[in-house]
Formats: sequence, structure tokens, C-alpha cells
Amino acid sequence: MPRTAAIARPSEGKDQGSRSFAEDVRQGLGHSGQKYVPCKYFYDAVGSALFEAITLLPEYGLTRADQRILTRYADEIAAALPPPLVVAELGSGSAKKTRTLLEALARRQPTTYHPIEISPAALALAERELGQLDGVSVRGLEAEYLEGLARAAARRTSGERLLVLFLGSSIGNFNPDEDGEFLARIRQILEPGDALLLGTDLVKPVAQLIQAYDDPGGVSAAFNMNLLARINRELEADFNLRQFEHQALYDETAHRMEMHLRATTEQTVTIKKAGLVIHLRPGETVWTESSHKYTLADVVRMAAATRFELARHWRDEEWPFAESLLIAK
Ligand code: AVI
Repeated sequence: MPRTAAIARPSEGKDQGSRSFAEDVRQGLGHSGQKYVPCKYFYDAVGSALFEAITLLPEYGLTRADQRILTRYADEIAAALPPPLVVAELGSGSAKKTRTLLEALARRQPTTYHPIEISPAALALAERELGQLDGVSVRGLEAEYLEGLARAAARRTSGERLLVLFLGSSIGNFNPDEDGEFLARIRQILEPGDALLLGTDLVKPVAQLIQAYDDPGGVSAAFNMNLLARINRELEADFNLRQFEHQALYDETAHRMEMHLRATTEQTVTIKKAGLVIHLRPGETVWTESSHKYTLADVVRMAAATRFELARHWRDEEWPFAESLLIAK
């Protein structure tokens, strides 16, 4: 099986909620080729806190770039979207970075905002962050991405357009081709004239990317390593974390950062609740995440293939990152 067929399926996995952590771990770590664990399992309470810390690192500019674009161009983005409009955000988290855009939209007319999250804690944060904004009604949807989006779409009244926010380059955590597949599934839920604001991290010098995913302070390493700690905690496994090291590498052909956990010694690990015993050779890795980097041409191609049209594009120059406004055809 080609290597790419075996890697983590982060966000798409969020919409295949039926498979359990134990089943996914059994499948990924029991794989006869490259071992893997889907990257959606990074985000338990410890992993989410470590991700928040990553977003504050000077080496990791992605989240600040996304935030700068949304703040700086909120009025332009709003102006490109005729009212009346309902907003739905896939994986909103605390929705901190959505505030300025919602304020710009609500200055024109009252706006309903549906943060879509599988975590009730994140939804509560979003309601606290944005619930007090004048002219904004926050109606959280505790659901997988596509199920939540379908519910948001069903709730709108006639004449209302839907604006879907998929920010932070979460699209980059899909496997090759599955990013386009996911856009196609979003498009199926939308009506012509609806919009998708898509955040994509852009290709940039390799050294800059390696620093972002392997910071000298070791926060990214801790984030990655927490996946094994989580398997130990929740699935009664006996990974010895001291016998693994964090690895971040860039595939120049695929334009993809990869994170792996590399075994430093030969070892046997038992994962009781997955009913699995695995053997690792020294140097063998568990692939934990892919993070694709895009060009504008990639976005245009993906949009065209999924019945969207690129209407506008905003870039951050400090940390190459783009927000693309795609209109459903
Ligand atoms: C959530 N996602 C867009 C982040 C990324 O950059 O791919 C997750 C992350 N992985 C390591 N550092 C941050």
C-alpha cells in the first residue's frame, strides 16, 4: 500500500464518528506498513492546551497570520458577501479569531452564528467569547463538521445565504486528495451563492517550517508525544515515552510537513484496550500528522474541481497564509 494511503485522516475522521479510539489505534498501529495514528486524537484536554501553547510560539506564525487577516480585512470580507447571511464555523474552538468578522457582519444586520464543535467545553467558550456581541446570536451545534453544517443549513430561512468558515488551515491536515473530497462534501450541503472562507497555510522556506513544527523549547515535541501518553492513559498501553523522539520533516514533493514519533530502541508495546501487541524496530516511526502547504494555484484548482469559484483572496505577508473566499456555483 502506498505510504499516503496509510496516514492519519484527521478531520475527515471527525465525520466518521462511529469508529472508536481503540479501533482507530488498532488499525493504525497494527498496520503492516507505515504505522500511524489519526491526528484528531491529539486533542484531548492536555493536547488541546499544548496546541494553544504552540499558537503562541514565535516559531509558529500560522495562527497569528490567520488572525491578522481576519482582523485587518473583516470589512472587505463582509463587503464581498451580500446580506442576509448566516455564519457556520467548522471546528470553531473558542472562536476568538472570528470576533472581528462577526462584528463587521453584524454592523450591517443582526447575524446568527453557529459554531460547530464536538467539544461542549469549546462551544461554551465560544458562547462566552461572542454571546455578548451586539447583533450576534450564537447558536452552538455540538456535532461533527458535516453533520453540524447540514443542521445549520437546514435552519436558515428562505433568502438567507450561508457563509461557512473553515479557518486555521485545518484543511491541510487531510490526506492528499481528501482535502478536495472534503470541500466537495461541504459543497453538496450548500446552495449556489453560499460561500466558504477557507484558510490555507502557504508554502514557505523549509527551515521556517521545521522550526514551526520542531521548536527549540520542545512544545511541539510534547504535543506529539502526548498522543502516546494518551494511548497509555485511555487504552491501558505501556509505551515508554523515553524511548521515542519527536520528528518533524518536510516532503518537498508533496508540500507537506509530517510529524512522526520515532522509536529509539527495539521494543514491544501492549495496548490492552485495543487488544494489540506491537513490535517496533529502532528508527521505525509512527506517523502522527500531515500538514499540507498550499499555493494559490492549488486553492484555485481545488475550488474548480468542487464547484466553487474563487471570488477574493487575502494574504498575510509576514507569515505566508491566505484566506480564500469561495462562492458555490
Ligand atoms: C491544527 N493544524 C492546522 C495544525 C497544523 O499546523 O497543521 C496542528 C499542528 N501540528 C503541529 N503544530 C500544529
